[in-house]
Amino acid sequence: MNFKALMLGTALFGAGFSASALAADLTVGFSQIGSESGWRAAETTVSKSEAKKHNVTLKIADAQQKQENQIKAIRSFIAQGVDAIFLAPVVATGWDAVLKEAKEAQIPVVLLDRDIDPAGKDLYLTAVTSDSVHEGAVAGQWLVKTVGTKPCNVVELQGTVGASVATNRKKGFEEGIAGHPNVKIVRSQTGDFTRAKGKEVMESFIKAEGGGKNICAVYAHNDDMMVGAIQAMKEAGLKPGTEILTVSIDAVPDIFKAMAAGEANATVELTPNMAGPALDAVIAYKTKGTVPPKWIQTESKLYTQADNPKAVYESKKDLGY
Ligand code: GZL
Repeated sequence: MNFKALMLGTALFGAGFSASALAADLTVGFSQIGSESGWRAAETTVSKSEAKKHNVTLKIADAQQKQENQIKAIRSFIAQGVDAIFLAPVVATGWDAVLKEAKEAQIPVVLLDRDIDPAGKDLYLTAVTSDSVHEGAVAGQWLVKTVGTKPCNVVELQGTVGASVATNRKKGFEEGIAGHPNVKIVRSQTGDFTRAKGKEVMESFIKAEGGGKNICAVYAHNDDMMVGAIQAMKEAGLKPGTEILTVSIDAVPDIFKAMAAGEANATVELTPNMAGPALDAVIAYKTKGTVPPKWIQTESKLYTQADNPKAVYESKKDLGY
């Protein structure tokens, strides 16, 4: 609890200073999952620029996708007496003990881009995430609309096992295709949100499905796994984007490059700027006592080949993905 910042904040606020000036001296510890995807790299880049904009000191700990490293980082932030903790939880369970320690230390925790199990609801201040069930549903509805009544066998590349977004994107996609028995998931396996694993799993799907001729579409829980899958399909002599439809999530630059080349069809956008709204909420909480809503939802937008993918690629390519 940085009392100095609070006293300074109250005094300055009375004198009509803006919230970002009041943030002077706030230190936030960010337990980041790692850099498994282009989207995650962009989230880290944007977090740094948002911290500068908000005049906040941001300490980022990269967990290399291991929960035990995230727990260690949170304990270190508590020991350092940071003013707030940001956590992108690699999986949804196993956080109770360490988040209780943060609560006892009166350090507010904000979840970024992924959730923890609802039982832990009182262990964090707010969660800045998309609606990942909706993302999956948008992907499923696009596929149903695109194939009509044609039979369509789908292979699914799931995100990290146990991650809230993987569970939700699977659930949402199944809701999106419900009521259309001609569209069915014939194989589903985790590619852990990485290009390499996405490629490897897609190679096994191609082998198992008659060299790929039985596959009508690929649904990947993120674009990075899809970029890997596209490589696997091309190496097998298949035509992703035409013979085999693709739909994934994140809207990273490389999926637009593939769309422009006719090798990918659709993606659901996820903003990498979770830190901006999180910093706004923490500053208001620390300087004015404003309690934010439990969920700060970010938008999801569908992009297809009809949305000028080359121009979208140009607009995104320098944003730190
Ligand atoms: C989703 C985020 C996911 C991205 C992946 O909010 O947690 O993690 O979709 C990343 O690219 O690995």
